[in-house]
Amino acid sequence: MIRRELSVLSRSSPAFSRAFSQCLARRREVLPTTSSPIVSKLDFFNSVSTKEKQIPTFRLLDGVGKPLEGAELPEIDEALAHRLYEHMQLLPTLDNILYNVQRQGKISFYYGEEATIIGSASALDMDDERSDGTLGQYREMGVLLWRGFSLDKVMAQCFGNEEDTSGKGRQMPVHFGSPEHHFHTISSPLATQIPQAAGVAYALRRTPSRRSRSIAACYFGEGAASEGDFHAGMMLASTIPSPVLYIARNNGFAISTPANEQYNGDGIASRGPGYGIDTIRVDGNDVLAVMTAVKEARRRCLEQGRAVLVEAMSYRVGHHSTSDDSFAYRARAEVEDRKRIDNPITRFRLFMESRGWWNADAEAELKARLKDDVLKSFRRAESLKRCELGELFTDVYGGEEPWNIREQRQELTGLLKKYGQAWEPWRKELSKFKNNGEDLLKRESS
Ligand SMILES: Cc1ncc(C[n+]2csc(CCOP(=O)(O)OP(=O)(O)O)c2C)c(N)n1
Ligand SMILES: [Mg+2]
Repeated sequence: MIRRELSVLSRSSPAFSRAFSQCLARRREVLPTTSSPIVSKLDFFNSVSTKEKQIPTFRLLDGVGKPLEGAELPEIDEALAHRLYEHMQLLPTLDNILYNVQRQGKISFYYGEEATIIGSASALDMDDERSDGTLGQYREMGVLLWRGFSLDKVMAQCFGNEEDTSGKGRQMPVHFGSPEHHFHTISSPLATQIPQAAGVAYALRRTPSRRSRSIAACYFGEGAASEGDFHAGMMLASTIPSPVLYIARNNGFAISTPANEQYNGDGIASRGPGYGIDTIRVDGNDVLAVMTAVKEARRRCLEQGRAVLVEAMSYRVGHHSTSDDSFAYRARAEVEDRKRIDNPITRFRLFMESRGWWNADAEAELKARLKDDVLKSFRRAESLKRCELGELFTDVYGGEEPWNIREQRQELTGLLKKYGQAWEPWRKELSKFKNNGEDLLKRESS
C-alpha cells in the first residue's frame, strides 16, 4: 500500500518523506536483526567447532535391537513389525537377484537401501486418493513397494517391457513413477526433485481437499544436497511456506566421493535452521527411530503448513550401483564391519525376537518365500515383449504431435522398411518389440 503511494508521489514532497519513513519503519519490524540480542563479546560460531555443538542423532534401538533407556517406542504390534521386516528383507533380496541379472547383461543397472526407506514409508499417509505425494532420488523403491506397487511392476520397469506402467520402457531402470501410488517419476539429474517438491507441497496447500491433509515427502542423498537445486528448494519452501518433508539420506558416499568431501559443516541437518526449517537428525539404521521421527515431522508439516528436514544417518554397504566397484575407493574390511556392527535388518530382527515375534524358522520361511517371489516375477518379466515400437514417439509432448517428432517417426519408419527384415541385427532387435515394429509400418500405410 505504502509502496504504491510512494510510486505516485513526487520525491521532493513532504508526503513522500512521510510515506518513506513509514515504509522503513514497517520493514524494520520484520528485519531479523531487530530481535537479535546485542552482545559486546566477539563470539563466532560454527556447527562443527566443538563436539557439544554437534547436532545429536535420535535413536530408539541400540545396535542389538534393545530399546535405549527412556526411549519411547512407537505403537507397534506384531503384524506391523512383520510388515516392516518383510519389506526390509525384500529390498536386499531384489538387490541380489537384480544385481546378478545386470551382470548377465539383461538390464543396465540397479541399486537399493532399507530402514530409512521402510521406516519413513510407514510413517507417510497412503490411505486414499489424498495420500502424501512422494518425490524420490532412486533408492526409494521400498516406498512404492510399501504402498502396494507389485513386484511384477518393479520388474516390468527394470526390463522396460510392455507391462511397464512407469514409462512404457522408455526410462532407465529404477526410474519408477506411479500416479496411483502418488509417486512422482524419478529423474536422473540429481536434486531436481527438491525445488519441485516445494512446488508440489504448495499445490497441495492450495487445494482445499488436500490442505492440512497431505504433504509432499522428498528424498535425496547427501551428495545431491551439494547441488544448487537443494538450496533453491529449501529457500522456496522456507519463504513460500508449504508442507514439504525433506528426507536427506546421508549414507556417507556420493558414488566414490565420501561425505567429508561434500561438506565442511555438520552434515545436512545443520543447513535446516539456516532456512528457518524445523530439523532433526535420526539414526537411519533404526527403523523405529526413523518411523517416529518422520511421523512427528509429518505432523509438524501439516500443523504449521511449513517444511521440515529429517537427516537419516546410515552407511552405504553396497556399491553405488551395478556400474560401480566401491572397493576401488574404500576398504573391504570397513564395509564388512559396518554390515556386521550396524545392520538395520539384524537390529530389527533382534528386537522382534526379544518380543517373541520372530524366530529362525520364520526367518528361513521368509527368505525362501521372498526369493521365490522375486525369481518368479523376474522370469515373467524376462519373457514379456517390449511395448510397440511406435510408443517411442508418444507422450513426448501434450497435444498435437509436433513436426520434429513426426519427422523422427517417419525417418525410423523409412529405415525399418529398408533394413527391418533384410538385416539380421535389426530383425533380431525388432523381434523384442510387440508386433515386431509392424505398428509403425501400418501407421505409415494407413
Ligand atoms: C546433476 C547430476 N550430477 C551428477 C550425477 C551423477 N550421479 C548419479 S548418482 C550420484 C551420487 C549421488 O549421491 P547421493 O546424493 O549421496 O545419493 P546416494 O547414491 O548415496 O544415495 C552422482 C554423482 C547426476 N545424476 N546428476
Ligand atoms: Mg549418499
